[in-house]
Amino acid sequence: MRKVHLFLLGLSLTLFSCSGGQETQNMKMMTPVSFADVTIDDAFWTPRLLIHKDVTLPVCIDQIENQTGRIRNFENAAKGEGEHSGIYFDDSDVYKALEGMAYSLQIEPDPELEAKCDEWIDKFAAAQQPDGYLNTFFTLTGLENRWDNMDKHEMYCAGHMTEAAVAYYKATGKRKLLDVAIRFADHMMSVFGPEGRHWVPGHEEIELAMVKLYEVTSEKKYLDFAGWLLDQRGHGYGTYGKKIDRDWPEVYYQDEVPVRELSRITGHAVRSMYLYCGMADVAAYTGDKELTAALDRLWDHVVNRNMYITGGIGQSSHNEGITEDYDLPNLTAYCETCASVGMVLWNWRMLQFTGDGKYGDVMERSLYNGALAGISLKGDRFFYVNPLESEGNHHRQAWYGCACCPSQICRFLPSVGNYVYGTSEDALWVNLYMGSETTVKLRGKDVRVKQETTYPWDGYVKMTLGMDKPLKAEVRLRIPAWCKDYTVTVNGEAVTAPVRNGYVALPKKWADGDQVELVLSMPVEEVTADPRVKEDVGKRAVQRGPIVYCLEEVDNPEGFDSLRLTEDAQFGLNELNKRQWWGHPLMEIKAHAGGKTLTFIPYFAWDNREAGKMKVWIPLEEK
Ligand code: FUB
Ligand code: ZN
Repeated sequence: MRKVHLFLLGLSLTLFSCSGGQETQNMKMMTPVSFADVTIDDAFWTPRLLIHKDVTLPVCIDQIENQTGRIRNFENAAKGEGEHSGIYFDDSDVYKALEGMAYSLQIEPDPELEAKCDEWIDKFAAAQQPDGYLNTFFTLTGLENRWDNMDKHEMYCAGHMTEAAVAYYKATGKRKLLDVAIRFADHMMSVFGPEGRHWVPGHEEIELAMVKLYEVTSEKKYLDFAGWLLDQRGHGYGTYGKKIDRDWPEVYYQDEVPVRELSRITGHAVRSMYLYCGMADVAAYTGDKELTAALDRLWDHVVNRNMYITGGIGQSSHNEGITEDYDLPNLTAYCETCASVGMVLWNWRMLQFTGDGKYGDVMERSLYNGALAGISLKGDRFFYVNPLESEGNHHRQAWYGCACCPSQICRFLPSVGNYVYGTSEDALWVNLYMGSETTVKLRGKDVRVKQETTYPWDGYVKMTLGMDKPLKAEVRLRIPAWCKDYTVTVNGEAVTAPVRNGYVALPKKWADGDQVELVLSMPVEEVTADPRVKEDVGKRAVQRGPIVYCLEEVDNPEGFDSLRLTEDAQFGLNELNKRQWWGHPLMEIKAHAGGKTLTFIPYFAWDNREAGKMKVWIPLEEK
């Protein structure tokens, strides 16, 4: 039951093939099925979603309303008097929390929560300036200073407000916030653009948000504005304005070269992720092959040289971002939670574009490891920084002065159903394994899909299809790259189905009640890093299926620092009592090595018990 494989493999470039067509035709290979249309019933995810609603949302609301001045800033801005408290981009946390509340409403109506959203939205609307501008920091500290400093996050906040507005409109059909977002977008376009001023937003986000606004309004001007903003980068326009802080070089802001020439991730990790999402979103409608080629180069550079085994990125706290290729320190890894969520968002877009499972693999890795570690199992504490090793002094916190990560988790978790299914004209794509039900349209006909699985603890998946009349279509199942052995049966009969681009395709005339069973073999794997990663030379990590494991001192109190894996280590699995893990089903791994037993738990579950040391990469005993 033991395999050793090399984690950071050199992957060849794959250029996207976007066929031509109208300028705004969507070029994606697959359209994701919205989480709002996916009902999750899953041993792993259902407890998380319940805890999100019952614990995480109230924690975020309390922080925003009572523990910090975030809502008060909007009230003061509406009155035009009073102080601004906190950081100049704190508005974004309120918008991100609202987005999470809107997603929660899409899953399950809740009049009380909806009333809270309406209350906040009234405050946002009241704080909007007559010309459409909305930012409590500048309203309260001097509107004459607005749009002068690329790093002051005005468009970043605008982008998060727009995402929240689109989410809430979809959840309730109410337009009030959407109209606020439209007025703000129109304001920005009256100041900046081909006929106006140059501008490079110091923190990306507005680009992907403008594409969302385009999608919901069908107003192409927003898509064009997103494209224009992307094209502003790399021409020295970042210094435009009167009061620019240029403490950081252009690479920090992804402003060193035009976006089509990018081939290396640089600078701030979260900014990079949002930029790449925006590039993918614009390219999805314009078919811009230079943008997609740049994204392809960037992906190779991120994944094969700068990504941790947890799917996290950003090695350094200095720039909250990228250092050198293959420099992947464990103890000082930054791996901001938002950057892991960004990896999910970006790889999800790449997957839609290409239908290539390699993006699904990274999406899954970042989701189950880097992103999930960002929240405690109880749902009430958050990690901002996610190192792969700890001396015992790194712990989740109830909130942060800079609270981008808690609010990120708040909006990300309820939308996890987004990543499960996709469709193309005649194919259902199953991208993630999660117990769930949905109804999709294939060849214009409704197909009901039911998925049952105990993933990620087991590789068994059963899909049952329902339809009124038999239908010729394909079911495509992603076979994760970690899985070297799988079987597929259709109605109990084994089928030979090779993996192409990370998926097995099952073409068939499907009938009501047809069943597909997939068994992904999920042995414990020992992983070695690329030898260029100096930090991990002579070490191994333990992974099973999509889950990366770690050692915690609480389970391994004796001689933690001297624990070693051996070449002949034997691994066994042990199901943990979920009552002791706040209702979460968990699997630990016991490694018997050199006469000792090492107990591994999933990396995402660390720091939920007694404080202590932790590590993901374990030294291998020297011969
Ligand atoms: O600047 C806004 C957010 O705060 C960034 O995305 C995070 O890295 C943190 O700096
Ligand atoms: Zn963050």
